[in-house]
Amino acid sequence: MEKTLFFIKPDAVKRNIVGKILKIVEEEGFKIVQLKMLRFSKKTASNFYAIHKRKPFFDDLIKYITSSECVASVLGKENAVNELRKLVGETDPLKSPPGTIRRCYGTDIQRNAVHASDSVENAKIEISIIFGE
Ligand code: FUP
Repeated sequence: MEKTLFFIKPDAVKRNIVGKILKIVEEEGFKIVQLKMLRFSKKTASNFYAIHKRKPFFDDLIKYITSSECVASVLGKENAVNELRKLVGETDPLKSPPGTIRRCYGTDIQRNAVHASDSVENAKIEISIIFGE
């Protein structure tokens, strides 16, 4: 079973929609393999988003993602990485197709409710950063 890293970002945790979002992924056939609440340290967040280090939004992104608790999970399903990206939608909630998690629950391009790994290779790296394996 393929695995991917999924986490619910501070905006969604603050709005009390963790249960709603986990219900959606479970109903779409994803298995919750691991689950935890965490507050990103600046160091872990910078490592996690290292690819964006030189982007103009990087500092704001780190400030936001470390601002309060996230709920992280490892989700398993056949073709999990691509299937979850489809369910999550585009980075910008407004550009996401109707019915996607970001379209339904995202606020803007930064506060877009959730993260989902974009490749099998990155899923492995991200799972190891957050769940240490
Ligand atoms: P995604 O794979 O859809 O999560 O998007 P990216 O890897 O391109 O971006 C990672 C995070 O950076 C986004 F979830 C939100 C943030 N971001 C911004 O704040 N502004 C931007 O213009 C692009 C991304």
